[in-house]
Amino acid sequence: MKVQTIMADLERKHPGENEYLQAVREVLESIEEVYNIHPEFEKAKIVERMVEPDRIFTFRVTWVDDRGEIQTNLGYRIQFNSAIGPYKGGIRFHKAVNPSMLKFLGFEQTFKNALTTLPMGGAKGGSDFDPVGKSDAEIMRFCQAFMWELWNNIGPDTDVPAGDVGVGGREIGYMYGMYKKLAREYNTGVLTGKGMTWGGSLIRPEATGFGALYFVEHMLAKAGKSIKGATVAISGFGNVAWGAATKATELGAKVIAISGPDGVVYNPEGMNKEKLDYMLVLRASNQNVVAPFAEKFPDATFIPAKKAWSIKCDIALPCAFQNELNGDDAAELLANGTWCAAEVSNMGCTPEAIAAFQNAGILFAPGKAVNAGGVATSGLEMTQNAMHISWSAAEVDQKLHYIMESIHAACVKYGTQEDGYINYVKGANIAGFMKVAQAMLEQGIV
Ligand code: 2IT
Repeated sequence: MKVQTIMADLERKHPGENEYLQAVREVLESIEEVYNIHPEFEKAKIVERMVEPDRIFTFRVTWVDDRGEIQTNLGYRIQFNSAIGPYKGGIRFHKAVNPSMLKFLGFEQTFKNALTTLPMGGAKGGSDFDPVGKSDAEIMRFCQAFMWELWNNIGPDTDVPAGDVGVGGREIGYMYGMYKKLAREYNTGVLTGKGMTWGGSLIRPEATGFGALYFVEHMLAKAGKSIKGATVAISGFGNVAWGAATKATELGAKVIAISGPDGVVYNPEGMNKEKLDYMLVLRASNQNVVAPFAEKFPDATFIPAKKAWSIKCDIALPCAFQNELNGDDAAELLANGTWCAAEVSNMGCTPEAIAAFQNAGILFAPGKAVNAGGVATSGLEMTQNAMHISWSAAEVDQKLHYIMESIHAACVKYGTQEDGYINYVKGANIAGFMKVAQAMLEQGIV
């Protein structure tokens, strides 16, 4: 395989799909060496097949807002790869959603899901619907209209959506309600991230953030370091940021920053239960601003138009959106002495930022390894649904621990360089790729 040739071909076929092309390039550059010693992969054109989604559903979603005006949005579901199991991945509601964004997310999901140790293929979906400022009734009508189009293409053994940015328990509830009505199927396994009284799994809301911190703990232990007493800067204040902040605090770290599109909150005293609970209130308000946190807690300060990366910290955890930490941000963090960065958002760092961290020799791990605890716990939710039982929080948490340990071990196995530095990007990409490639090879040309 020649990465440049494949990328040139993709750029010609999909001009301007920048996030998608960025995600593919990162994976291909990581796996090139390994791929080239497997002529059977080359012969079966595994890479050429793997970089294109199996299929994309595009649909119109029309709904009526609270003023009685008719609104039309675009909806998508991208079924990317089913080599190791049914399609699985979240749904994103955000005004910037487009096919490039969802293709990058579906591609990443394929490798992430392979790392979880569970049998799940990769998918992603979403809409350019902007939840900011919408009423609960508007959210419900939109979710219902979205599912009206999607229901026929998903199912517990075919494709199992979940939440992502802009889609949490409330939205999953509205979508599930409409799914049942349309499909006349009452199998809870069609969606994950459900409420606790109707098939949801304990620990699923916390799982992305908790899993990320379990991964970071392993990374630090391997490097002979501890999270106790470390300062942590987190971007975002939604479900993922909340889970990460909660577990980091529990493990003895001090979460000194959270952020939103409006700026950063500097929180030198760290988090406590009241502050963590308030993050959920802020998220549920649908206003997408973090400033009120500093009004409620006077020991915190709001700094407008600044990112979390402007705060001096030991550990940086992007928890919001792709490419939210760029080369300049990485330089600022490094100058301030940051010694660990872990992507909790998908592709949270730009290639320039990743190169800066790796060149500086600090600990760095990519989203598809760090945040895989979310989808892994979705997989555990599917298992419980299929068995018609529910496990205790302790049981789910213990399985999540085991999965994150396995993912860390796979990264170390494939990512340890001759000089001893662990390239977690390479490790995660090769480990995920090998599993999907082997499955595709054994299933023939389909
Ligand atoms: O990016 C992700 O892994 C998610 N949004 C969770 C997907 C899932 O199916 O739980």
